[in-house]
Amino acid sequence: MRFFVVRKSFLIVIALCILTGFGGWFIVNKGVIPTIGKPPAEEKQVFNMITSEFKTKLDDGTEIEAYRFDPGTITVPRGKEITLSIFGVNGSEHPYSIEGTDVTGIIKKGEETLIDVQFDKAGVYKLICSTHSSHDGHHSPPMVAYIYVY
Ligand SMILES: [Cu+2]
Repeated sequence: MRFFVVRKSFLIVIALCILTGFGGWFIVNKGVIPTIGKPPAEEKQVFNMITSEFKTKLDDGTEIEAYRFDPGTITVPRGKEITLSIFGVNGSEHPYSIEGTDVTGIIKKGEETLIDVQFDKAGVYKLICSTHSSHDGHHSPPMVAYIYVY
């Protein structure tokens, strides 16, 4: 029979290695530490927006207002079906279209409008409200959101 002579300090080092290794595995696997840079799950991505309004009075008492999509810019991946969820908060109705596509519809106050869309070409697409798209003085800036497809 052969005996190995092992130093106590060596055993302690081995034990620590096993314990910390397992501890690290446990912490990561149980989600104690969130993993960073993990791609989102393969479910369809939803982009939430609202219709909002800014209103103010000029010194002469004239009221000015601007409607907008909020957020005004979103970035979406090319070639993937995504959903735009637009909740109508301000303004009773917003007839919309997405430039360069055949997507049209109406966003109504108090309702969520779901738009399933897929962009196959990279570029900047405008989501435009046709009611609030003019520079007619009353609704000064156009109601537009920019969809960056990369
Ligand atoms: Cu509008």
